[in-house]
Amino acid sequence: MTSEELVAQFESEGAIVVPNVLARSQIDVLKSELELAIAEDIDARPDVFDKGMVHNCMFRGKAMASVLENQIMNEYLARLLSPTSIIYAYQSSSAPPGASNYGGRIHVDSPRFIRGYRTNLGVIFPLDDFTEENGGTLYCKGSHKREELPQEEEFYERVSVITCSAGDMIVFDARLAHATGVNRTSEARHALTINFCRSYMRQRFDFCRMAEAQQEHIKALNLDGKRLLGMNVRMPVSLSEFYLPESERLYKPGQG
Ligand SMILES: O=C(O)CCC(=O)C(=O)O
Repeated sequence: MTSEELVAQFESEGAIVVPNVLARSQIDVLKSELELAIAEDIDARPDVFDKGMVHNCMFRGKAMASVLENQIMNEYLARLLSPTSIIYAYQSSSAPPGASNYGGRIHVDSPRFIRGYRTNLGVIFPLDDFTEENGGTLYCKGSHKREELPQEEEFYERVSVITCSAGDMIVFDARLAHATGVNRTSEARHALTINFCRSYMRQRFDFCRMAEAQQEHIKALNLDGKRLLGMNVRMPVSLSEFYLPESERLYKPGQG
């Protein structure tokens, strides 16, 4: 499919798979960073409601941060949301053997419905092939155009399953009703999932403040990576910061 056809499919169905966005060598590193982060989090907070989900993945590994620089992803973001988009949340979605996960309930990733206007866009990077057996993403085609969520009966009657390869990129409208499928295999099914929003919206965490205490790889992110963290729309905390010269301004002009 051409990118024009993919965009048309996205608008009508609410989700598309863009093939071969991550390299095989990248996937292996991403998976080991993610598995380490999952183990650390389960050790530190064994009883949380979303156990197994890693939050703020860009701060948990260099490869997971470098995903933000991906050119194909940034092109789709510019086209389907905005060239000044920022991250709302960057987390993982792993379906352990024999189960689903916190994303297994039917849900949307944005509580706002504004007809004809998108506030959030979702991207999933499967780190394992998504199959019907290991829990591909379930969704209800076209549901992003509706204000009310389909009830369970309708959802499962009309359900489609996204199956694709590790390294592909799933892009979906954050108003699409979807759910993580059940993993009926004996191996974990890993994925990274990023929710992007418009530049004037608030992020789930204060990523820019968090980034101050971060490793060199965060400081070394390219312009796309820094923008996605929210570095172009920071608020001054004093008049001295407000009157900084243009090149050092915290809230950059032209951010939409
Ligand atoms: O892992 C999946 O299949 C779905 C992830 C999900 O529900 C989400 O990103 O909101």
